Amino acid sequence: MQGKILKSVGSWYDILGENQLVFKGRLRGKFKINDSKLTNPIAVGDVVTFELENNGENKVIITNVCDRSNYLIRKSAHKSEHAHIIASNIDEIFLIATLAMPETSLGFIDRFLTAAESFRIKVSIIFNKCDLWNSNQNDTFIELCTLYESLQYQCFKISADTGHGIDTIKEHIKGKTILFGGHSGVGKSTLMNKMFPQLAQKTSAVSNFAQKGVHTTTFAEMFALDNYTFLIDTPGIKEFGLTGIEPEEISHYFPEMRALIGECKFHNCQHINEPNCIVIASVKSNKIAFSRYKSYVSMLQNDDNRK
Ligand SMILES: Nc1nc2c(ncn2[C@@H]2O[C@H](COP(=O)(O)OP(=O)(O)O)[C@@H](O)[C@H]2O)c(=O)[nH]1
Ligand SMILES: [Mg+2]
Ligand SMILES: [Zn+2]
Repeated sequence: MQGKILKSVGSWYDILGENQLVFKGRLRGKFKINDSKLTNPIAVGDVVTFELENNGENKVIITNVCDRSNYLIRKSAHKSEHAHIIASNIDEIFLIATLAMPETSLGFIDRFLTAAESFRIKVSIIFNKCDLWNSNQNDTFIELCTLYESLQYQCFKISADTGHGIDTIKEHIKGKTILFGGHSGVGKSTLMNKMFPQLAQKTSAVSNFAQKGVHTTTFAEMFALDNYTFLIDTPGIKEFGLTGIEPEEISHYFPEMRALIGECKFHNCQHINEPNCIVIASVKSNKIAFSRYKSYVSMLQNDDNRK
């Protein structure tokens, strides 16, 4: 039989099989991970084959993990050279951001986008909590929407609280597997609940998330809306970032810089202070947004963002 991993609990996995049946599966002892740098052999979103164990009801043994079309990883909390797969087989990521309560920094948005670029996964940016915006924040949204849509990241303005913009989002996700990412407290769970009350996810108050360590979602978890539409909720993924890439690769994950590859005087130009640098020239002539360049420089200088 075949199914999809919905979540993992200890060494057990919830597997969605045919006819929406959920099985409890685990690995055989001798199951080997091919990539020794990965700490988890199976991730949310994986397609697995399994066999019924004869003793229990709906208890199964996972026999194989099918090839992943893509996956997102983050550094393992304990072993820095190891990585943990957050989720796999993702069609699109929703980066949930907020302009207030709390304000998502552009540095975070850009780090998130470059990481998704490095995994070759499409991202849309969902600006939530628009019910709280004043006219300055509305203007900011329009500026950011113009900037990011010019880079092919679709932007949405919504309120998970009032329901503003929700129908468009619901239409957008049909038939896709969508991962919800972004800081804790931005409204990922609230948005899922608003769209699909049957999910009845737990949401936490902002006052709770502000106290460090309090999370209602500790691991990624996938929810099936129908046979073709899946939502993956994630905890605030701060550590999520570029892993093990060279400094000169970072600009490849900025689409506006990638478009200029080969046009600087030096082929390994880092676009900092080299002569005849087309990226610096483009920033000066406002063809590349200064905020994006600033994020680039900060990623280049901060090794932690890459390892
Ligand atoms: N005013 C307002 N509050 C919201 C909105 N969406 C979520 N919240 C609140 O933000 C807090 C965090 O929401 P939650 O869904 O738990 O965030 P998560 O950590 O991203 O899953 C909760 O108190 C929600 O009620 C919104 O659109 N407007
Ligand atoms: Mg949540
Ligand atoms: Zn350059």
